[in-house]
Amino acid sequence: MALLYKEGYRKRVAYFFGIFYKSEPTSVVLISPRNLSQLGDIYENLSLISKSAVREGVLPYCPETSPFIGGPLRVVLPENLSLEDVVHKNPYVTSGGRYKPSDCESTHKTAVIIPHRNREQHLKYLLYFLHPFLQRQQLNYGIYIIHQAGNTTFNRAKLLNVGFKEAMKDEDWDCMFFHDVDLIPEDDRNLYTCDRFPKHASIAMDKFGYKLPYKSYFGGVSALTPEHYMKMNGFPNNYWGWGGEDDDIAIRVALSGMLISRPSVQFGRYKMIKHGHDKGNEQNPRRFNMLTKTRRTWKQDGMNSLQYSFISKELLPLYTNITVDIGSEKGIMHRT
Ligand code: BGN
Repeated sequence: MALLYKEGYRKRVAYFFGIFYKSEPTSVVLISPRNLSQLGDIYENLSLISKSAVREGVLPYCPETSPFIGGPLRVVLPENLSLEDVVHKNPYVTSGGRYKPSDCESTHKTAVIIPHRNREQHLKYLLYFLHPFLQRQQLNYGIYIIHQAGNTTFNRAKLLNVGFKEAMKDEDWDCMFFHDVDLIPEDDRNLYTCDRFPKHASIAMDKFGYKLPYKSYFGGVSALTPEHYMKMNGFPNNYWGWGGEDDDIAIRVALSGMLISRPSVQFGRYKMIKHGHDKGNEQNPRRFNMLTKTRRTWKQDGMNSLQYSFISKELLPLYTNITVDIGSEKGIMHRT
């Protein structure tokens, strides 16, 4: 019975896409792999990484593969952790959650965009793991939290559009990672850099038994260059509430003539921090209907139609906090 249900569900999802993707595996050469039974501590030798000889003048480029990548990580949430603790553990992160290696010029500039509302605990844990994870990869990076003000229904994809726009005002980022707040990467060979095509990074989540729930799944963590992003007119603005927006994004990737790239299943592993149901993010009953129309709507709805009111931007020690009013489903419907 359960199997039949699963099969029916798969067919239903497949119906909405009608598109199947080939994936481009990312290849990473690992310098000193641990074996799978040795899960590394994300903070192990971190001070050595960041301290290593601050060089003056023109820096050489960082090596193609960072020597500090260690492979599988132990992801256990520390008890009684405070944001202050995370700040102290990351002394080389500068205001606004920025970092670049001190002894070499990184060849990658990655912005991590995290949509957020009422998930302070998750954010704290994600920052605890993500900062050292990105430093191990010798990236020049910045972390942005896009906070939805007010109590209107949550809109993940619209917040990601806002994040893209605001982050690009700061810096010429060459890669944007769109990241759910409750997903913690479990292997630092999962590179937070962009590929030739839009990348879906969270392909093996614990909650789905470390495999894709369905073939075109694009939720959780994805990475696009600004060129990819603009080519598909960004993400949809009108998915209010839970579900469907990631499927719409996957369809837009295909409609704009691109494929989906994925890391290997050993590297793209994530632990989801357990949580109850979010108030203000109820399932969107319109998502099934909306997904049948993406082909007609993607060119009109996206970056070219994005509207929001900017409220504030704070450069905090671990991240740049951008607060915006993105309106509501009603507001948008009245307007159009
Ligand atoms: C799917 C949701 C995704 C969600 C995944 C994993 C829909 C549209 C139905 C065709 N899609 O079912 O948004 O990320 O589950 O939870 O609901």
